[in-house]
Amino acid sequence: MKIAIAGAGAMGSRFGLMLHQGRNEVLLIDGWADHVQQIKEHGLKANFNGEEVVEQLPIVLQSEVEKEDQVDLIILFTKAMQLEKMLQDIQSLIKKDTEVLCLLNGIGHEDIIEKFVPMENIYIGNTMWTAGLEGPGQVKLFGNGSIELQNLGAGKEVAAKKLADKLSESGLNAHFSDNIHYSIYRKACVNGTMNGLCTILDVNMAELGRTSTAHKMVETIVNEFAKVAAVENIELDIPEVIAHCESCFDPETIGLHYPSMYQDLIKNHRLTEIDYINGAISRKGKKYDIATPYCDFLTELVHAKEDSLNVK
Ligand code: NAD
Ligand code: AOT
Repeated sequence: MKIAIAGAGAMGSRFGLMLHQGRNEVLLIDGWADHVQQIKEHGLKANFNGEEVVEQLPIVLQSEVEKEDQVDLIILFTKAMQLEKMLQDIQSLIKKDTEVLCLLNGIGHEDIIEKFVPMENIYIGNTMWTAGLEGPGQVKLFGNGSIELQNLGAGKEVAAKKLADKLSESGLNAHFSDNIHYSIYRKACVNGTMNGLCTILDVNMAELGRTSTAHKMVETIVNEFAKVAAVENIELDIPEVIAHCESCFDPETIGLHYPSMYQDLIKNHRLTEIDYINGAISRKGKKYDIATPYCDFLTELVHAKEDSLNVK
């Protein structure tokens, strides 16, 4: 299968590498010139479960995508605030039958994707894989993960299941979900609890879990997400979702991961996705007349931290 990864940072590189090793023809597309240059000259370097690997993966700047380029599938892996610009830049790659899969964190990306891709070709989901970008052309990958995805287009369930099987052939452990909006809210609860709190407290998830107030903060934030989701007819199983979030504290599995928001703001002084996670809940809360004080405050804290670090 010919697969383009649109946004080849930490996660895009992981997926590109695993799909390449699974014998797919992969094209990386990215907008960060230094990163693209490094991979063009030296290949993609990865510390992959403790082993140093280098793979020669084709990569182009998004401005270099050509009309003649043709792929079966585009996997979107930009940061949320880069998504619309990426879709604009790669419009010529999106043909009548090109399937597009979005696995970004956050809520509501389909509203943007629908402007560029016919509904019947859109698949949305979320992933429990992680990745870290160490520098241009260099990623660190450890642990296991999974993917849940579903078709947005009516009658495309079989295609969605086939897509999940195809990704699983490369070890990505993908599953079809018949209720992807529930799954997306459930994963957004993980990010709504782990990402902002680890960023503000300057800790990884295991260290967050060892604080005396972690449980109360997780419980309160999940309850705010659940109240908002309920207005959209998504009834989160609150105790299960809290347990799912708190499973991230385990240092033997994923607890040593610093969430991508931490990597963005604290490590690399880049803007965060807070407006698409806790900020999205705050906005929806205002619209639905639901109080979301922890999400409001966490969003303000993260923006204040962006300001104090002079991040633009
Ligand atoms: P990323 O920031 O590593 O990559 C996104 C884009 O930003 C890429 O185009 C990348 O080249 C560019 N970029 C990265 N560092 C840069 C720098 N210093 N200067 C200029 N450009 C830079 O993003 P990611 O972590 O791969 O996340 C992609 C999506 O996946 C997000 O929605 C994220 O929330 C989600 N996600 C991330 C993880 C994770 O562990 N990283 C896990 C699950 C989901
Ligand atoms: C994560 N991390 O989603 C992934 O870093 O943004 C992120 C992210 C899977 C399980 C727990 C956290």
